[in-house]
Amino acid sequence: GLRRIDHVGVAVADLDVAIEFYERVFGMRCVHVEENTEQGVREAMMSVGPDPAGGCVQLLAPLTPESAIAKFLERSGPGVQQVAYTVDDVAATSEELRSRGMRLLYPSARTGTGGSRINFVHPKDAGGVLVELVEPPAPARDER
Ligand code: CMX
Repeated sequence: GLRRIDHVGVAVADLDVAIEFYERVFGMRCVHVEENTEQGVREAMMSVGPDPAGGCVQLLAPLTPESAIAKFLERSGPGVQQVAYTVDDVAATSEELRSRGMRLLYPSARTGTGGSRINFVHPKDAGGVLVELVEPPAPARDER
């Protein structure tokens, strides 16, 4: 099942501009930047407050015009694109949600931030919210 909120994902047009904005206005700290070509994103994890348990906002900028984030920006403009939950076992949770009638986007998990394993529930099945499931990479599991 779901353990906690992993991050809230926000689609932005320009990652560097957004990082600067979140630092200056909200006092958040950029703790990780990564490019994920499979997902077509350049992304930044912004830590809320000094306590790691304060949670994260993930800024997502498109790498290509065909990417999910580019499509989202075109249709909806910048804003909240996804809510992500930490899970222990993405395959098991995906199966559980499938058995409750949810469409999972991938037949099996793909690679997400920092080597995590991820899958998504289609937003049309989840009340208009794109739900991401995140299984942290094994060594970091207990710290997240
Ligand atoms: N949140 C809420 N609703 C969304 C949405 C989102 N992020 N993205 C699309 N929708 C809605 C659209 O508004 C549209 O609604 P209407 O039919 O009422 O107009 C409907 O879903 C479209 O659905 P679709 O045609 O099946 O799908 P799209 O081509 O728009 O793609 C989605 C949507 C979720 C399948 C696609 O964005 C996707 O594959 N996402 C998963 C991957 C991803 O988001 N990667 C980026 C983040 C990477 C990371 O977190 O690591």
